[in-house]
Amino acid sequence: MKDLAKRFPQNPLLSPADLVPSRDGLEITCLLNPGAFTFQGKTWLIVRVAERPKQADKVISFPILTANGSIEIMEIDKNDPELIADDARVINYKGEDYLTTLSHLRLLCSDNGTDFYEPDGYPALVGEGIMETFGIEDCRVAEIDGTYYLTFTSVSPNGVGVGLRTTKDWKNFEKHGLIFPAHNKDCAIFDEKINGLFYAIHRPSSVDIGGNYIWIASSPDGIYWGGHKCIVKTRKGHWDSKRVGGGAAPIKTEKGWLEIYHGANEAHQYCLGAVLLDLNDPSKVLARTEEPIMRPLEEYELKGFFGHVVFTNGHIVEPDGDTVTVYYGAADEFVCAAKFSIQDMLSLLKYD
Ligand code: MAN
Repeated sequence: MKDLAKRFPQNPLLSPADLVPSRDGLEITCLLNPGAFTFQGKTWLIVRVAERPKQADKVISFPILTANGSIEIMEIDKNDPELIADDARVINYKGEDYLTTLSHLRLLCSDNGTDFYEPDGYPALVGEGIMETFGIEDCRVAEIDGTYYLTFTSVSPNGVGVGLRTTKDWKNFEKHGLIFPAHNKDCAIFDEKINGLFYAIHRPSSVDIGGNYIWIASSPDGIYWGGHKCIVKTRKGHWDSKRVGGGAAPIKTEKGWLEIYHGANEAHQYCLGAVLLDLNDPSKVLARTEEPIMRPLEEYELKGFFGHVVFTNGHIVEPDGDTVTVYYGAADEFVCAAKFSIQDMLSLLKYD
């Protein structure tokens, strides 16, 4: 079945071999899930760079950050009876969960939205402190009154939470710690305030009662959040039956806030869908697409570090007001892009 995405013929735009690892002894395994923004007339991506040592035959090895910023390499014999390694992304060893790669965030820019390079003088963002020892991932960027708000996944043995840093110049960053504690991820702040309040979507995860659903919260200052409401749930028997999570900040349209979200089924296949939120009260869901607006179809989406994945957390609305360039992670290994029409997405929505 077809989808709405007009994929760039240049895809993948970025592959692991395109960047240099952050330090000796590590290689880049995945380049994925970029946040996107415009700054000084250019298109920028804040890309997740996932690294680990070159893998040997008999052991699994992966880096962990220590509290002082140095790296420790964990090595586990693949035959160790206390190792559970059935997911490329995470392992369990002696009852503890670990990520198989360590991620940091890197800034790339482009004059045409297709060819990206690493400009001089813009530092990588790396995990710091005990809430980020397993790295930082999947950054969303919102710009409000000249300040950029970066919300990203902070991973550590304490769990998976949402960290916030802010910047005006992409060289100096203010850290605000965790704004949503574990287990929470997929947080995007809206690009403008509504009735004087900041709004954000976020995704708490529940293992028992409840599920992996999209929530909304508001805040007087972008740092302290309340007014939480659960707004989008998984749907049994659908492509988004197992988990849903927000993408980048919703797009303002005349019909409402249009949010492109990801959904996964029981087989961990990730597609994109859309929901429409009320302009004046975004905790009200007006409509949702039945079928995915994008599903993994191309070779680079079906095969890679973790296949059958299209995942987005960054897009740019083009000057024509209808075209959205969606940057996305394909198979958790490549950075790709596709164009969507806002009117096409709106026409697929089913109202309650
Ligand atoms: C989770 C996150 C994402 C990743 C998807 C697909 O939602 O870890 O970073 O892209 O799974 O594997």
